[in-house]
Amino acid sequence: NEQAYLNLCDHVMKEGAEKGDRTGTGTFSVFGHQMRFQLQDGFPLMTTKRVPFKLIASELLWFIKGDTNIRYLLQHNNNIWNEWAFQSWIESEDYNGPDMTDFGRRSQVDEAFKAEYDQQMDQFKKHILEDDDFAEKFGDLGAVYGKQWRQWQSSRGEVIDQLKNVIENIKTNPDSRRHIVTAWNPEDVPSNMALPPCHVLFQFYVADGKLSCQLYQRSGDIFLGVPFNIASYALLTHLIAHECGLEVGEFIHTLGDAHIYSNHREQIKKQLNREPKALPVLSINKEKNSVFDFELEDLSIEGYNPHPSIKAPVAV
Ligand code: THF
Repeated sequence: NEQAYLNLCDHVMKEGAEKGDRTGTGTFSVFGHQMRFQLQDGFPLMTTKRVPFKLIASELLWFIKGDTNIRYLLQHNNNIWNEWAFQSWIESEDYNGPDMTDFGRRSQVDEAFKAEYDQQMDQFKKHILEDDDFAEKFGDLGAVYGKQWRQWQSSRGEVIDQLKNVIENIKTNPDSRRHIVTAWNPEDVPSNMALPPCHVLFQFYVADGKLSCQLYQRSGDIFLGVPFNIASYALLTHLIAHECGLEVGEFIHTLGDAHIYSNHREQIKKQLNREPKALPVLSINKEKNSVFDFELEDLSIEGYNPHPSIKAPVAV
Protein backbone atom coordinates (compact mmCIF):
# COMPACT_ATOMS: atom_id res chain seq x y z
CA ASN A 1 0.00 0.00 0.00
CA GLU A 2 2.42 2.66 1.17
CA GLN A 3 4.90 1.04 -1.19
CA ALA A 4 2.91 2.40 -4.13
CA TYR A 5 3.72 5.92 -2.91
CA LEU A 6 7.37 5.11 -2.19
CA ASN A 7 7.68 3.64 -5.69
CA LEU A 8 6.38 6.88 -7.15
CA CYS A 9 8.95 8.87 -5.14
CA ASP A 10 11.73 6.56 -6.26
CA HIS A 11 10.60 6.65 -9.89
CA VAL A 12 10.44 10.45 -10.08
CA MET A 13 13.79 10.83 -8.29
CA LYS A 14 15.39 8.59 -10.91
CA GLU A 15 13.44 9.35 -14.08
CA GLY A 16 11.80 12.73 -13.51
CA ALA A 17 12.44 15.38 -16.14
CA GLU A 18 13.83 18.64 -14.86
CA LYS A 19 11.17 21.23 -15.43
CA GLY A 20 10.50 24.84 -14.51
CA ASP A 21 7.19 25.70 -12.87
CA ARG A 22 4.83 28.52 -11.97
CA THR A 23 6.40 29.03 -8.56
CA GLY A 24 9.96 29.38 -9.89
CA THR A 25 11.25 26.65 -7.55
CA GLY A 26 12.05 24.03 -10.18
CA THR A 27 10.80 20.43 -10.20
CA PHE A 28 11.53 16.92 -11.38
CA SER A 29 8.41 15.47 -12.90
CA VAL A 30 6.73 12.63 -14.76
CA PHE A 31 3.41 12.75 -16.60
CA GLY A 32 0.75 10.14 -15.95
CA HIS A 33 1.05 7.79 -12.97
CA GLN A 34 -1.42 5.59 -11.13
CA MET A 35 -1.40 4.20 -7.58
CA ARG A 36 -3.92 1.79 -6.00
CA PHE A 37 -4.70 1.56 -2.30
CA GLN A 38 -6.77 -1.32 -0.88
CA LEU A 39 -8.67 0.48 1.84
CA GLN A 40 -9.51 -2.74 3.69
CA ASP A 41 -5.79 -3.30 4.28
CA GLY A 42 -5.56 -0.21 6.48
CA PHE A 43 -5.95 3.53 6.26
CA PRO A 44 -3.38 4.95 3.80
CA LEU A 45 -1.71 7.51 6.05
CA MET A 46 2.02 7.31 5.33
CA THR A 47 4.18 5.86 8.10
CA THR A 48 7.61 6.66 6.64
CA LYS A 49 7.01 10.19 7.93
CA ARG A 50 4.36 11.57 10.29
CA VAL A 51 1.42 13.00 8.35
CA PRO A 52 -0.93 15.17 10.41
CA PHE A 53 -4.31 13.42 10.17
CA LYS A 54 -6.23 16.21 11.94
CA LEU A 55 -5.16 18.70 9.27
CA ILE A 56 -6.33 16.35 6.55
CA ALA A 57 -9.64 15.75 8.31
CA SER A 58 -10.33 19.44 8.97
CA GLU A 59 -9.51 20.34 5.37
CA LEU A 60 -11.86 17.64 4.08
CA LEU A 61 -14.67 18.72 6.42
CA TRP A 62 -14.12 22.27 5.16
CA PHE A 63 -14.61 21.10 1.55
CA ILE A 64 -17.66 19.04 2.56
CA LYS A 65 -19.23 22.05 4.26
CA GLY A 66 -18.86 23.98 1.02
CA ASP A 67 -16.72 26.53 2.84
CA THR A 68 -14.03 28.44 0.93
CA ASN A 69 -12.89 30.80 3.68
CA ILE A 70 -9.68 29.96 5.57
CA ARG A 71 -11.26 31.15 8.83
CA TYR A 72 -12.67 27.69 9.56
CA LEU A 73 -9.24 26.17 8.96
CA LEU A 74 -7.55 28.69 11.27
CA GLN A 75 -10.14 27.96 13.96
CA HIS A 76 -8.88 24.38 13.79
CA ASN A 77 -5.19 25.36 13.80
CA ASN A 78 -4.88 24.40 10.18
CA ASN A 79 -2.47 26.64 8.30
CA ILE A 80 -2.11 24.80 5.00
CA TRP A 81 -4.06 27.30 2.88
CA ASN A 82 -2.78 30.53 4.49
CA GLU A 83 -0.28 31.44 1.80
CA TRP A 84 -2.93 31.59 -0.92
CA ALA A 85 -5.19 33.97 1.02
CA PHE A 86 -2.21 36.03 2.15
CA GLN A 87 -1.17 36.43 -1.49
CA SER A 88 -4.42 38.18 -2.40
CA TRP A 89 -4.26 40.29 0.78
CA ILE A 90 -0.81 41.70 -0.03
CA GLU A 91 -1.91 42.39 -3.61
CA SER A 92 -4.96 44.35 -2.43
CA GLU A 93 -5.24 48.11 -2.11
CA ASP A 94 -5.91 47.83 1.62
CA TYR A 95 -2.49 46.37 2.32
CA ASN A 96 0.12 48.97 3.20
CA GLY A 97 2.71 46.99 5.14
CA PRO A 98 6.23 46.14 3.93
CA ASP A 99 6.70 44.76 0.44
CA MET A 100 5.83 41.05 0.52
CA THR A 101 6.22 40.34 -3.20
CA ASP A 102 7.45 36.78 -3.83
CA PHE A 103 7.26 36.00 -0.09
CA GLY A 104 7.40 32.22 -0.54
CA ARG A 105 10.81 32.23 -2.17
CA ARG A 106 12.28 35.19 -0.29
CA SER A 107 11.41 33.85 3.15
CA GLN A 108 13.56 30.82 2.40
CA VAL A 109 16.69 32.71 1.40
CA ASP A 110 16.55 35.89 3.50
CA GLU A 111 16.29 35.61 7.28
CA ALA A 112 15.53 39.25 7.94
CA PHE A 113 12.74 39.08 5.40
CA LYS A 114 11.43 35.87 6.95
CA ALA A 115 11.07 37.57 10.34
CA GLU A 116 9.10 40.36 8.71
CA TYR A 117 6.97 37.90 6.76
CA ASP A 118 6.19 35.80 9.84
CA GLN A 119 5.05 38.93 11.62
CA GLN A 120 2.81 40.01 8.73
CA MET A 121 1.38 36.51 8.45
CA ASP A 122 0.62 36.40 12.20
CA GLN A 123 -1.20 39.71 11.99
CA PHE A 124 -3.10 38.53 8.94
CA LYS A 125 -4.24 35.35 10.74
CA LYS A 126 -5.27 37.34 13.80
CA HIS A 127 -7.37 39.65 11.65
CA ILE A 128 -9.05 36.76 9.87
CA LEU A 129 -9.96 35.19 13.21
CA GLU A 130 -11.10 38.35 14.96
CA ASP A 131 -12.55 40.66 12.33
CA ASP A 132 -15.65 39.41 10.48
CA ASP A 133 -15.49 41.95 7.67
CA PHE A 134 -11.81 41.41 7.10
CA ALA A 135 -12.32 37.63 7.06
CA GLU A 136 -15.13 37.90 4.55
CA LYS A 137 -13.04 40.05 2.27
CA PHE A 138 -9.60 38.47 2.54
CA GLY A 139 -10.10 34.99 3.96
CA ASP A 140 -12.02 33.75 0.98
CA LEU A 141 -10.13 31.78 -1.65
CA GLY A 142 -12.88 32.19 -4.25
CA ALA A 143 -14.49 29.42 -6.26
CA VAL A 144 -12.26 26.62 -4.90
CA TYR A 145 -13.25 23.03 -3.99
CA GLY A 146 -16.01 23.70 -1.46
CA LYS A 147 -17.84 25.98 -3.87
CA GLN A 148 -17.65 23.63 -6.84
CA TRP A 149 -18.55 20.51 -4.84
CA ARG A 150 -21.57 22.00 -3.08
CA GLN A 151 -22.64 25.15 -4.95
CA TRP A 152 -21.72 24.87 -8.61
CA GLN A 153 -23.28 27.89 -10.25
CA SER A 154 -24.98 27.00 -13.53
CA SER A 155 -25.54 29.38 -16.40
CA ARG A 156 -29.30 28.89 -15.92
CA GLY A 157 -29.03 30.38 -12.47
CA GLU A 158 -29.31 27.06 -10.66
CA VAL A 159 -27.02 25.91 -7.88
CA ILE A 160 -25.86 22.31 -8.19
CA ASP A 161 -24.88 20.29 -5.12
CA GLN A 162 -22.64 17.73 -6.78
CA LEU A 163 -21.64 15.98 -3.57
CA LYS A 164 -25.18 15.55 -2.30
CA ASN A 165 -26.30 14.33 -5.73
CA VAL A 166 -23.51 11.80 -6.06
CA ILE A 167 -24.28 10.31 -2.62
CA GLU A 168 -27.97 10.09 -3.49
CA ASN A 169 -27.12 8.37 -6.79
CA ILE A 170 -24.78 5.87 -5.13
CA LYS A 171 -27.69 4.88 -2.88
CA THR A 172 -30.39 4.69 -5.55
CA ASN A 173 -28.43 3.60 -8.62
CA PRO A 174 -25.15 2.06 -7.46
CA ASP A 175 -24.30 0.57 -10.87
CA SER A 176 -24.26 3.97 -12.54
CA ARG A 177 -21.10 4.98 -14.39
CA ARG A 178 -21.75 8.62 -13.74
CA HIS A 179 -20.85 8.99 -10.05
CA ILE A 180 -18.71 12.03 -10.75
CA VAL A 181 -17.83 15.25 -8.96
CA THR A 182 -15.75 17.82 -10.82
CA ALA A 183 -13.98 20.78 -9.28
CA TRP A 184 -12.69 22.02 -12.63
CA ASN A 185 -15.03 24.78 -13.74
CA PRO A 186 -13.65 26.39 -16.91
CA GLU A 187 -15.61 29.53 -16.24
CA ASP A 188 -13.94 30.08 -12.86
CA VAL A 189 -10.47 28.74 -13.55
CA PRO A 190 -8.78 31.73 -15.20
CA SER A 191 -9.39 34.35 -12.51
CA ASN A 192 -12.10 33.57 -10.01
CA MET A 193 -10.05 31.44 -7.60
CA ALA A 194 -6.84 31.61 -5.59
CA LEU A 195 -5.47 28.48 -7.27
CA PRO A 196 -7.08 26.31 -9.97
CA PRO A 197 -7.98 22.92 -8.47
CA CYS A 198 -5.25 20.27 -8.38
CA HIS A 199 -7.63 17.42 -7.64
CA VAL A 200 -9.84 17.99 -10.59
CA LEU A 201 -12.35 15.16 -10.77
CA PHE A 202 -13.35 12.06 -8.81
CA GLN A 203 -15.59 9.11 -9.58
CA PHE A 204 -17.14 6.43 -7.39
CA TYR A 205 -17.78 2.81 -8.31
CA VAL A 206 -19.80 0.16 -6.50
CA ALA A 207 -19.24 -3.60 -6.86
CA ASP A 208 -19.60 -6.53 -4.43
CA GLY A 209 -20.99 -4.18 -1.79
CA LYS A 210 -17.82 -2.09 -1.83
CA LEU A 211 -17.31 1.54 -2.69
CA SER A 212 -14.23 2.55 -4.65
CA CYS A 213 -13.06 6.00 -5.63
CA GLN A 214 -10.75 7.21 -8.36
CA LEU A 215 -9.26 10.68 -8.41
CA TYR A 216 -7.74 12.48 -11.35
CA GLN A 217 -5.21 14.99 -10.08
CA ARG A 218 -3.75 17.29 -12.74
CA SER A 219 -0.76 18.30 -10.64
CA GLY A 220 0.71 16.69 -7.56
CA ASP A 221 3.38 17.97 -5.17
CA ILE A 222 4.70 14.50 -4.31
CA PHE A 223 6.36 15.26 -1.01
CA LEU A 224 3.88 17.64 0.69
CA GLY A 225 0.57 17.43 -1.15
CA VAL A 226 0.20 13.84 -2.34
CA PRO A 227 0.25 12.14 1.11
CA PHE A 228 -2.47 14.62 2.15
CA ASN A 229 -4.50 13.97 -1.00
CA ILE A 230 -4.33 10.17 -0.62
CA ALA A 231 -5.51 10.28 2.99
CA SER A 232 -8.14 12.89 2.22
CA TYR A 233 -9.84 10.89 -0.53
CA ALA A 234 -9.51 7.67 1.46
CA LEU A 235 -11.34 9.43 4.29
CA LEU A 236 -14.02 10.76 1.94
CA THR A 237 -14.54 7.25 0.56
CA HIS A 238 -14.94 5.86 4.11
CA LEU A 239 -17.49 8.54 5.03
CA ILE A 240 -19.59 8.03 1.92
CA ALA A 241 -19.41 4.23 2.20
CA HIS A 242 -20.59 4.53 5.80
CA GLU A 243 -23.57 6.66 4.84
CA CYS A 244 -24.48 4.37 1.94
CA GLY A 245 -24.15 1.14 3.95
CA LEU A 246 -21.24 -0.12 1.86
CA GLU A 247 -17.80 -1.47 2.70
CA VAL A 248 -14.73 0.36 1.38
CA GLY A 249 -13.00 -0.92 -1.75
CA GLU A 250 -10.06 0.79 -3.41
CA PHE A 251 -8.77 4.31 -3.74
CA ILE A 252 -7.16 4.79 -7.13
CA HIS A 253 -5.00 7.84 -7.52
CA THR A 254 -4.26 8.98 -11.06
CA LEU A 255 -1.80 11.82 -11.44
CA GLY A 256 -1.07 14.13 -14.37
CA ASP A 257 2.10 16.13 -13.66
CA ALA A 258 3.60 14.34 -10.65
CA HIS A 259 6.54 16.35 -9.40
CA ILE A 260 9.16 16.61 -6.70
CA TYR A 261 10.23 20.19 -5.99
CA SER A 262 13.99 20.61 -6.24
CA ASN A 263 14.08 21.73 -2.58
CA HIS A 264 12.35 18.51 -1.44
CA ARG A 265 14.85 16.02 -2.83
CA GLU A 266 16.88 15.57 0.35
CA GLN A 267 13.70 14.99 2.35
CA ILE A 268 12.51 12.36 -0.13
CA LYS A 269 15.86 10.55 0.05
CA LYS A 270 15.60 10.45 3.81
CA GLN A 271 12.06 9.09 3.63
CA LEU A 272 13.02 6.42 1.09
CA ASN A 273 15.61 5.08 3.51
CA ARG A 274 12.93 4.28 6.07
CA GLU A 275 11.05 1.03 6.46
CA PRO A 276 7.24 1.34 6.23
CA LYS A 277 5.29 0.25 9.34
CA ALA A 278 1.80 -1.19 9.67
CA LEU A 279 -0.91 1.17 8.46
CA PRO A 280 -3.28 2.66 11.05
CA VAL A 281 -7.03 2.14 11.18
CA LEU A 282 -9.66 4.84 10.79
CA SER A 283 -12.22 5.20 13.53
CA ILE A 284 -15.40 7.18 12.93
CA ASN A 285 -18.30 7.99 15.21
CA LYS A 286 -20.86 5.41 14.07
CA GLU A 287 -23.69 7.39 15.62
CA LYS A 288 -23.38 9.92 12.84
CA ASN A 289 -24.82 8.79 9.58
CA SER A 290 -24.74 11.61 7.07
CA VAL A 291 -21.47 12.73 5.55
CA PHE A 292 -22.65 16.28 6.22
CA ASP A 293 -22.95 15.80 9.98
CA PHE A 294 -19.39 14.83 10.81
CA GLU A 295 -17.25 17.08 13.00
CA LEU A 296 -13.54 16.83 13.64
CA GLU A 297 -14.05 15.00 16.98
CA ASP A 298 -15.91 12.23 15.15
CA LEU A 299 -12.83 11.21 13.20
CA SER A 300 -9.65 9.67 14.53
CA ILE A 301 -6.88 7.30 13.66
CA GLU A 302 -5.78 4.31 15.72
CA GLY A 303 -2.52 2.42 15.77
CA TYR A 304 -0.52 5.13 14.05
CA ASN A 305 3.19 4.85 14.94
CA PRO A 306 5.00 6.61 12.12
CA HIS A 307 8.61 7.62 11.70
CA PRO A 308 9.18 11.27 12.71
CA SER A 309 7.89 14.08 10.52
CA ILE A 310 10.14 15.61 7.86
CA LYS A 311 9.85 19.35 7.27
CA ALA A 312 9.89 21.00 3.86
CA PRO A 313 9.00 24.45 2.48
CA VAL A 314 5.78 24.76 0.50
CA ALA A 315 5.99 26.37 -2.94
CA VAL A 316 3.43 29.13 -3.42
N1 THF B 1 0.73 24.00 -3.42
C1 THF B 1 1.86 23.28 -3.32
N2 THF B 1 3.00 23.75 -3.80
N3 THF B 1 1.85 22.04 -2.76
C2 THF B 1 0.70 21.51 -2.27
O1 THF B 1 0.72 20.39 -1.73
C3 THF B 1 -0.50 22.24 -2.35
N4 THF B 1 -1.73 21.73 -1.93
C4 THF B 1 -2.72 22.68 -1.43
C5 THF B 1 -2.65 23.88 -2.25
N5 THF B 1 -1.56 24.24 -2.91
C6 THF B 1 -0.45 23.51 -2.92
C7 THF B 1 -2.48 22.94 0.03
N6 THF B 1 -2.15 21.72 0.70
C8 THF B 1 1.06 21.26 3.33
C9 THF B 1 0.23 20.20 3.06
C10 THF B 1 -0.83 20.36 2.15
C11 THF B 1 -1.05 21.59 1.54
C12 THF B 1 -0.21 22.65 1.81
C13 THF B 1 0.84 22.49 2.71
C14 THF B 1 2.18 21.13 4.32
O2 THF B 1 2.99 22.02 4.45
N7 THF B 1 2.26 20.04 5.09
C15 THF B 1 3.25 19.83 6.12
C16 THF B 1 2.69 20.05 7.51
C17 THF B 1 2.15 21.39 7.69
C18 THF B 1 1.78 21.71 9.11
O3 THF B 1 2.05 20.90 10.03
O4 THF B 1 1.20 22.79 9.31
C19 THF B 1 3.73 18.39 6.09
O5 THF B 1 4.85 18.15 6.61
O6 THF B 1 3.02 17.53 5.60
C20 THF B 1 -2.17 20.45 -2.36
O7 THF B 1 -3.41 20.04 -2.04
